[in-house]
Amino acid sequence: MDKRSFIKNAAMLATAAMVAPSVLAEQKNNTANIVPLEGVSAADNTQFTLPPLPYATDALEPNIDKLTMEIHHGKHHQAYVNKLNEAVKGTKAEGLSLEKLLTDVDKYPVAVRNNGGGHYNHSLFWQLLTPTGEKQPSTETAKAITAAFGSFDEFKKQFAKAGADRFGSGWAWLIVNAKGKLEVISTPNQDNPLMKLKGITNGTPILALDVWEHAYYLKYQNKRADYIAAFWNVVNWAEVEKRYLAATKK
Ligand code: MN3
Repeated sequence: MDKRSFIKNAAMLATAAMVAPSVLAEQKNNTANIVPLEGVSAADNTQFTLPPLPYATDALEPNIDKLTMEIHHGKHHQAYVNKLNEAVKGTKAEGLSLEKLLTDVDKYPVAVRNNGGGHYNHSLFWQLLTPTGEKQPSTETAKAITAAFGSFDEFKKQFAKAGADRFGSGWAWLIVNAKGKLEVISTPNQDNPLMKLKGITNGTPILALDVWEHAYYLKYQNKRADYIAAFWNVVNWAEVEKRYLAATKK
């Protein structure tokens, strides 16, 4: 190490030592961990890819029908992936992780916001559904839901309302917010809680519900509330628990 590097490093160490441990602890507590999604990029990290569904397209019947799943995953989600790849190709956004792209989404063209959001939201959504799940949240999620909302029923009411009241297309979310607490929010279009944009409460999503008409129209037509009621039959609470623990891990 030359003399200049030595002085620079020594100065950095001195600065680090001056930051009180209590301040560092507080910063850590005020940030929910971003939990990365797996299988959304190619192995070489250059192309985003459509992750396979973790169950058959008819597995969620009668709650979510086969044809809806085929079109939703195979056509809509695939289109987000294709358009996202087109949008980042040859730009400074190429090669970045999906989470990184979405966190700093205002630096990139709006196609990244719409299609990157679409790719992230659907990749997460498929994992949060299952034909064989429990009907109740798992241990730690259940405790956190009771602490934040008073009861599981009250949480379901608030989450369902967030989905029902979302005008036009969008999503309902259960997030771990910046204070490490659970919160229900909703976003328009393909926006999500990772995006640092005006009007979006940031956090780590642990449960998501797509309320675009393409998610339910074939079976439920205009009856979005019936689709939301059926959604509770196929929630993957084990996956929610996994994401809750990862988001709040110290
Ligand atoms: Mn959708």
